[in-house]
Amino acid sequence: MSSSNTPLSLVALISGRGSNLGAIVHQCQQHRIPAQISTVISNNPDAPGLRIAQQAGIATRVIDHREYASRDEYDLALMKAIDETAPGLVVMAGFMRILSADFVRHYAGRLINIHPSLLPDLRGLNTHARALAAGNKQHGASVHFVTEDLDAGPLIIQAAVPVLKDDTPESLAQRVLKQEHRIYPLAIAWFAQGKLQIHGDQVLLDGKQQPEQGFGAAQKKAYSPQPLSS
Ligand code: NHR
Ligand code: GAR
Repeated sequence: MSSSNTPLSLVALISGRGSNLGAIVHQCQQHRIPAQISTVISNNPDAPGLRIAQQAGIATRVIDHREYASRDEYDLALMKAIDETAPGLVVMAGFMRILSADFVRHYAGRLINIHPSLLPDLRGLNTHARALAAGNKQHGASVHFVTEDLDAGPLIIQAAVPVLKDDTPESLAQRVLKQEHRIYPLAIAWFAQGKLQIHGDQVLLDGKQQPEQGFGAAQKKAYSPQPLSS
């Protein structure tokens, strides 16, 4: 939570393209999110997202997992780099490394991720191909607080898209990605405005349960509030 006049300081973790990062940077620049990204950290030295950060004048660091003997050592180095900037929120934007329990506990309540499925459906990787293989009629994306349990932390916001007859994993991914670029900045804005609270595994927005979350069984309804606009 940030006080009223200090913008929230963010660290973003990426591994690749960085389109979600770009959407967040844009909304911060437009002052639609009362926050600023202090540093972007990538585990992948070749991540195209690093250039997006540099072009926006944001500091970047590469902490390459291949240079560490174990996951624990990697996570410690990552934690040290993050804590040097004392962020109010750590945003995983296509970060592809599983994080240790100690890491996740250290950032409890201030570490969030966007996952390309309607959680709790399709945890893990390759969600678009798996949605097609399962014959799902709907697919989507979820923003959640990160806990030890992979892709199972409290949900903040979800958006659904239809699966179309001729979809390929790529065409479906593109439809989902558009929604990601809408809901991730919105979730970060809510956090930065102090509107989110975690109660057990339930997230409250302005003190109210998020009734639209917890798709699961039927996934009938998409939660699609107004965008921050573009
Ligand atoms: N860590 C914890 N503890 N909890 C979560 O909920 C996490 C997490 C780390 C990453 C993102 C997640 C996703 O949104 C995420 C959530 C990577 C993998 C994975 O298997 C799985 C899930 C997610 C991200 N990574 C492989 C690994 O061995 C590496 C794959 C690769 O490098 O391409 O770490 O989907
Ligand atoms: C996004 O679709 C994001 O949801 C997904 O990777 C893509 C990153 O794109 N994340 C994961 O699969 C996490 N395991 P981007 O780099 O263009 O934001």
